[in-house]
Amino acid sequence: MESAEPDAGRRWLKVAGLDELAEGRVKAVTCEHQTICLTHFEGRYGALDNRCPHQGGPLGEGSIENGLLRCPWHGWDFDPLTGKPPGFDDGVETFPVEVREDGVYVGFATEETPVRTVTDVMVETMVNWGVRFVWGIVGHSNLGLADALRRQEVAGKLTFFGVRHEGAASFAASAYGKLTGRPAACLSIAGPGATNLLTGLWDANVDRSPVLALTGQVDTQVLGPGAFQEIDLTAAFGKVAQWTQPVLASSRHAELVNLALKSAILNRGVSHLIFPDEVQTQPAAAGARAGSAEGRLTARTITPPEESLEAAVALLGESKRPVIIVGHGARFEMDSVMAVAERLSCPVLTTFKAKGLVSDHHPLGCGVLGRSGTPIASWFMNEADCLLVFGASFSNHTGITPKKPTIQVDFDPMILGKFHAVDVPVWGEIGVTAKLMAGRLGQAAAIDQRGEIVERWAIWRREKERREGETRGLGVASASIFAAMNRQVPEDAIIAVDVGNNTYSFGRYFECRRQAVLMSGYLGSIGFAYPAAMGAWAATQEDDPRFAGRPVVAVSGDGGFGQYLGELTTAVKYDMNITHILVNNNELGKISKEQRSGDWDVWQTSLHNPDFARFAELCGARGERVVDASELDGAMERALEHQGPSLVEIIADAELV
Ligand SMILES: Cc1ncc(C[n+]2csc(CCOP(=O)(O)OP(=O)(O)O)c2C)c(N)n1
Ligand SMILES: [Mg+2]
Repeated sequence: MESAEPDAGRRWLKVAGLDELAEGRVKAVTCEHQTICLTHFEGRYGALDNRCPHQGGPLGEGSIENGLLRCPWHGWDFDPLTGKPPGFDDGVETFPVEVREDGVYVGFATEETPVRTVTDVMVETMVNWGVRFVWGIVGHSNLGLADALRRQEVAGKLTFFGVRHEGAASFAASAYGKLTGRPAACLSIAGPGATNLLTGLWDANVDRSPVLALTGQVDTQVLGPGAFQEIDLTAAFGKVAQWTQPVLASSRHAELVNLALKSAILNRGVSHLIFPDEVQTQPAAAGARAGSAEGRLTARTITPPEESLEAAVALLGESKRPVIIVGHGARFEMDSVMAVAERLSCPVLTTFKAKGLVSDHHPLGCGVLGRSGTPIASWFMNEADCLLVFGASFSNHTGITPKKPTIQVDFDPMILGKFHAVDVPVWGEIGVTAKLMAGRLGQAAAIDQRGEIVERWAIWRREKERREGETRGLGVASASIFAAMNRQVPEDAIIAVDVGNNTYSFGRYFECRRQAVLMSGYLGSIGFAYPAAMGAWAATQEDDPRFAGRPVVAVSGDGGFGQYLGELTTAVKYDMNITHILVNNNELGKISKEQRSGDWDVWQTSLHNPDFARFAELCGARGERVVDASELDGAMERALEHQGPSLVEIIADAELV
């Protein structure tokens, strides 16, 4: 819009050219923050507020019938020039119009300074707590809140990513929380947007990731009888969120956010705030102060009870072949855990979720235990005479044996001895406990198992090489795919994996150096990898030295990726540097295998796929297609070098896993 000189407190803006609006027509014109309905009737122009006073219908989408402008929603009539309904004095606000040489001008009232709303205070509080990213979809029932987010984004305090499905928003936030230990947020409207968030929020809940869920809601006035898009959000989120509250007109708004974030961080889970529509734009009290984390968070470096520590050290001291098993809970404490391992010269195995917490090239690293694991890890567990377990939850998937003397260390007393009795449950923070243990281990009886570790790796690596050579002419073998990843993926990459045979093979064949691995652990949801990579990518854009600038890779099957295909366009839109390795075997491979092993007929597991590499190109990403193992390295190298989203589609043999 061109602006002309101010006139009596108004700003005159050009809203249309002289030939732009035909006689008898109307249209909506947006100037800066205001939308008007421009009419052209009997040679004159009118400028009316675009909102019908009846239900807010968009008058600019209406039409002039029998000399009257009709609201497109409910047929209310207005004079197209004066804005008055026939027979009434009130009507729609109008604005002065001038037809000048170069076009039609409207005199807008000078814009008022925007009012600071309660949602402004709340979003400022989120920012103060360190929430830097929000993934979601803006829409009806969250627009006031969205505007508060926008204002913080304009101020450079947070970044919003508009995704294509809210499920991707919650997965991204969950993955960000798993990786960093810090909360991010996801945003949806009421009803369908909120229900779409649920899967990713359950992922966060069961994997103990801090996430803040922000959902719109219908006006409080119409809550209850079942208004459009109204669902009982407190009930729907009641099980997944360990803290959920509606934001009411009389709430202490900053305090609600303080509590939501305190709870998400300390309870390591989902907090949920419900924003009824009309509350979002409610003006904040004059001078209302945003909240912050100051004085709200305690250090959690809790020392275990003396007797537990003594019992643990005594058992360890007499063990000849102890092994350490680490779970995701040890993610930020590996230095202390490794100090214990070094003291005992004992193998360190990980759960699948903790893959990579110890390098597979470390002299004590023995890879993943259990169904997605290596024979090295299971061999050492079977030979062990004592298990020292840090931050693992004893899932079936990992299969930590109940038959060995076990010391279990966890910050959560409910996890201790959760599935079976353990000999020495130790309630303490992992870093503190491991440090104390390392310091107290005197003359340990443990033998040095390093030599055996070297032997076991050699046996396994020979077997992997044999599997790489396998081919049936039906696609690339998984062992080859992950061997190529071993060669190509940078040491410091963050790798988000999915669920399925591709993921099991990744667990088995890929050897981590310093890479961090993210997965949907307890929920085990297919579709996680790509949105999770978007969450991880956000962490690489911050100045947290643990993640800044690290490359991000996603690995999934064709089934899993199919659930969030649209997010490739999100990655392109925000220029996210994510390399996606897509293991395409044209089926839900893991399910076919399960059907076969359960003596079921293989049924409904085949997939009809697009050419994913071309699909990626159509989305604006880089696409590579691999049909032979010899092409793997080149394709991965080019994709990793590409600055922006890229996808390597590998035609894989569903049987060679
Ligand atoms: C949301 C969700 N739906 C269904 C499943 C069950 N499931 C587990 S693995 C799998 C197949 C995945 O297929 P694909 O991504 O192609 O991987 P593949 O096993 O072929 O490597 C399915 C459907 C699940 N885990 N999560
Ligand atoms: Mg598949």
